[in-house]
Amino acid sequence: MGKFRIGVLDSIAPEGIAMMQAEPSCEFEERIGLKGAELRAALNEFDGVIIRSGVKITAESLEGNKRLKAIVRAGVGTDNIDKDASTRLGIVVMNTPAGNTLSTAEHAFALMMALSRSIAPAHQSLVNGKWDRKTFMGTQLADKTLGVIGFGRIGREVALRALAFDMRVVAYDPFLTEEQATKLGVEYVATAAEVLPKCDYITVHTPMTPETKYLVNRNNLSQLKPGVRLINCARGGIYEEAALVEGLKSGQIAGVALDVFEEEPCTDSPLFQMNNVVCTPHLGASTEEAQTQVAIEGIQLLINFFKTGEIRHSVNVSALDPKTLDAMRSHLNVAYRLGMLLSQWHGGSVSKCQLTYRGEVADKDTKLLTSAFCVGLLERAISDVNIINAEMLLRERGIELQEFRSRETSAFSSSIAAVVVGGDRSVNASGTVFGHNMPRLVTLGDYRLEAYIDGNMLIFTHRDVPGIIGKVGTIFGKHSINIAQMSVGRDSDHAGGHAIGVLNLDSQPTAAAIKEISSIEGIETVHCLTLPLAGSLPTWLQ
Ligand code: 9EZ
Repeated sequence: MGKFRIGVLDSIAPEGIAMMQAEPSCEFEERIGLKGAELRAALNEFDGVIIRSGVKITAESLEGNKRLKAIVRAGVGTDNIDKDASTRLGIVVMNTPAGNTLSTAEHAFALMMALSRSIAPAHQSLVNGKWDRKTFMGTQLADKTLGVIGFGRIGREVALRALAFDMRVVAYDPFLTEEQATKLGVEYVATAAEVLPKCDYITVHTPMTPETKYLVNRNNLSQLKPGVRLINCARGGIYEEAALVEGLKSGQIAGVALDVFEEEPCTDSPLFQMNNVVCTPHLGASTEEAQTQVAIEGIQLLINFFKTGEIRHSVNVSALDPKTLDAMRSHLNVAYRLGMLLSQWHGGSVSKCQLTYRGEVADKDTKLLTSAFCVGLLERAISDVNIINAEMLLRERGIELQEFRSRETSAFSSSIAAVVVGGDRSVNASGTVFGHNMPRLVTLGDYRLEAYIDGNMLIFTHRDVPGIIGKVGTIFGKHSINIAQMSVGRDSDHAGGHAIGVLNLDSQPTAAAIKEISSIEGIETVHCLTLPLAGSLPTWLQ
């Protein structure tokens, strides 16, 4: 296999570059500061790119891209990447949420201390020639209460440091339990609202979500403890800036420290004219150590993705670790082949799909299996479908997708059943894995059978009467088309009803052969399908 080619589109720490030099399967090129047509051309020359906040990966810059598979942001914020456009093109977007942790926590702490002792205005006063020791009376952190809203990696590091300063810590996070909080030596509260009246200082460490946008706003300002000091090193807009101005004016708020703003860059704000405000231009991650760490983590994400298929820290698709991928590969293959089979057997335009996972496979990542099914379903109709974009492309076409899971096993330890509906036609099939890695079709329509799901397949429904199978064999013999496998299933336990035949042929049946088969007395429908050969996997499954 050829080397994967990485584009470095914003400058990253040399430690990241060194990792690519040391990786034999990786080649890379630094192309810093591209935009417009140059950027678009460059994006088509790489399998993966690593960026920071400089380059803007827009839908236009990705238009027509056939090569790019992964975008890594060395750092956290991905506002400079069009994630919808990336997903549509089957490109994974990943970030490095861990690398900035300590630097951001330390910056929040630096701002909290700067606020408490008026470091910025006191310095300004002194260098302006004044020796003013009256204006800048401060407050001590010890014995004060710090509220930490958002208690993930960064929030916890801030809390640890606050505890070392003899502060009390109150924490809220939707994923925090009382038990964890106790273990970490902090007070648990069940809602963000409960933090507001309890705290002398509040620092936020959350993503920007509908729940966290304007978490402190004009309407709940009065619930804050009078004299509170607020710090935000997370996302601009978690505190409503207009409410901060109002709160500072009324005295409800004693101080505000911001590293992030509703609109960035922010070079003018009413807050900049006010006392007891200290601001920095989004410097939370701006340390040598954080930049080194995000470069290392970012390059590792790319190397792992291209060498093992691992998806970690993705902001547009679900995670996929190499062990899971290995354990699921044969089921993914079955789901993909079922999609291909049903799209061809249905033959028309599809409006709805239903997937049911039974047995052990129900405990696996069924969303991923459904994506694999969607790839198979769409592959012949749409170019460049892969496991990243399939579900999105399907839903964009208005196709309804339903997923059901049942731990109860049927005849097999695992099975995947699919129904494809469109127009007035509904087709269904189910598959399983025999042994370690042998995909098998086990139902087709109402019929039970055991057939391969590969190569040239001929499916014919017929009246369940003697002689039909013989005639089919004779006709293929006459046309020199070798039958590799054959499976017959019936809709009841006795002859006389309807039955289905599935043939695996060594070559594609000719139109003339199919016509002769169709005209056999008792044969009702004939469908000819093409599936990948046994053992062959789509590139995204290899
Ligand atoms: C929401 C959150 C934290 C929060 C934390 C995470 C998705 N999400 N949301 C409201 N990881 C505090 C208040």
